Amino acid sequence: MTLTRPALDADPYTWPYDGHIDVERTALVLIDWQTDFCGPGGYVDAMGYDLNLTRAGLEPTAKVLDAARDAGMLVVHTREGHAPDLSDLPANKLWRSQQIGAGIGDPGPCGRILVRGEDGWDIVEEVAPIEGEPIIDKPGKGAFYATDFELILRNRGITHLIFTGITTDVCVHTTMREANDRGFECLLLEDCTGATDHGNYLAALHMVKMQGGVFGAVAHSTALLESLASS
Ligand code: C5J
Repeated sequence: MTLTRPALDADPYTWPYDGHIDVERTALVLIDWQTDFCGPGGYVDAMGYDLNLTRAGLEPTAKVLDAARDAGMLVVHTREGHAPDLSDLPANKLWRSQQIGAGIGDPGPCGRILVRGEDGWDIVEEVAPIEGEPIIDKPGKGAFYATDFELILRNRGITHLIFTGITTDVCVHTTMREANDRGFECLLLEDCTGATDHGNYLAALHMVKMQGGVFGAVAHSTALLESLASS
């Protein structure tokens, strides 16, 4: 199997900056595809947001996931959630969630909201992890904070990250910013992500592309699929 793939059409530059995709140095990252963020009865549903917006990227993400697995690319999943005793839950995050009527730790149709081990915290079946794929459990928005994400990536020699997931403006953006500051070359797949507000989704994509790609580049998943399919 060839280990390089051609660079792809992205905005505002052909991605990646260094000429081609090296499959062994690139990871596909799936951020927080949990029932709590895109399923009925979960956290986002309890807050009253439109699930169609956060679910929109699920189908294209499943296709990209298949292609990445076929290419032999590292796939990493993340989950946002808190310990059952809520010992890793900052008081202001608890307070804020209660203000909006979806208190973290409160019982709901999918178990306790945003608590590790509960049904709502599980990754949805369309993009469920398989044996050998690292899962990063994070208490915050960014996947680098209070986790071993960076250590796992460095140990595997990963230098390039391709992002999918939810929500675009919160956990995806925070993680992409953290990654960019650490020197990872980042790509966000625009049709494989969604926010609880469409304007925020558009703004989040726009922000990535400012200053010549201040946080990386943005592409449609078809561009990645074409690149992965060619040798
Ligand atoms: C939020 C996330 N929105 N996964 N989490 O609280 O984006």
